[in-house]
Amino acid sequence: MSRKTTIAVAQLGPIQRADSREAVVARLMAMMREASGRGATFVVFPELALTTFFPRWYFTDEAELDFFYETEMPNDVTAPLFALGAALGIGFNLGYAELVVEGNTKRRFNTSILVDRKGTIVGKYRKVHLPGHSAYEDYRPFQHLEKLYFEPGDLGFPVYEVDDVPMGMFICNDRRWPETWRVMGLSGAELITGGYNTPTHNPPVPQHDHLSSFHHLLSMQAGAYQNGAYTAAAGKVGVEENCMLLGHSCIVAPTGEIAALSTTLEDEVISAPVDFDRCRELRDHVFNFKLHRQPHHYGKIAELYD
Ligand code: CDT
Repeated sequence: MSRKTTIAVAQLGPIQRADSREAVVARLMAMMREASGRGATFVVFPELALTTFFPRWYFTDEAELDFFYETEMPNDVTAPLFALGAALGIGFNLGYAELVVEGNTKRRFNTSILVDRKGTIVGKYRKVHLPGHSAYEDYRPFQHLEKLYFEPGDLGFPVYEVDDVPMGMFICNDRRWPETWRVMGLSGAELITGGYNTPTHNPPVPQHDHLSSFHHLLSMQAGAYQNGAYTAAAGKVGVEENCMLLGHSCIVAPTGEIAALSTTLEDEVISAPVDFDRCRELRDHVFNFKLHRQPHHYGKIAELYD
C-alpha cells in the first residue's frame, strides 16, 4: 500500500435475527464496491459483522448459540467477499464470532481479521476486553452476555504488516482502554482499526446514556493522538431487535482530528485520504517513545488490580 492512499469504513445498519448471512455479505460487498470506487485500498467492517449482536439474548440451547459462530474463515458464505476484495485490490478488517473445536472442548472468541489486497488473511485478533456479564440478569431490558459467550482473547494485541503498512486491531470495548492503544503504538502500528456494537442504553449506568457518542469519539481521538496512528472504527448501528446501537463510525488522523464521521443509522461508507508518513509528526516529537517514555514508573499498569 502506498504511504498516501484512501481508507474507508463500511458502517452497517441493523442486522435482524432473521436476516441471512448471505444477505449481510451482499451488503458488505456493495459497500466494498463503493469504497473501492472512492479509491480506498482498505475498508473496515464492524464487530460480529455477519449476524445480529446475539449476546443480547440468553441462550440455554447450545445448538442455538452455535448458529452465530464461524468454524472456518473464509467459508462458503464469506468467500465471495474475499474474492471481490482481491479483484478490486482492497484489503479489509472483518469481525465475526469464532468457534474453535479442540478435541471435546469448544472455545469461543470475538474475533477480527486483517485481509490484504490479494484476499489473503494476514492477521487475527481476539477481543481482550470483554464487557457485560456472565449470567442472566433479570433487570436488564436486553442482556450483554459477552462474558458468557466468549473467552478473553489469547493473542495479545499483535501488529501485522498489511500491504507494507503496520496495522493492529481493537474490537469495540477495547477502544475504551488506553492499554489497547499503547501496546499497538509501541509495536509501531500506523493504522489501528476495529468494529463495534455499542448500545446507547447501558442498563447499569443509565445516567451516562447521553454520553455514548462522546465517550466513543473521546476514546478514538485520544487513542490516535497519543500513539500517532490513524484509526478507523465501523459501527453496527440503528435499531436492531429493539436495541438502539450507536452510530458515528469514524476515521481519525494521528493528530486526533476526525477525518470522516458517519451521519446516518444505515449502511454507509465513509472515507478519508491518509498519509502514513504523518504518523511521524507525533512519533518523532511529542510522542517520541524512545526519547520521552519513563517505563520504570509504569509498572503498576501491567500488575493485577485488586
Ligand atoms: N460490543 C461491545 O463491546 N459493546 C460495549 C458495550 C459496553 S456498555 C457501555 C462497548 O464498549 O461499546
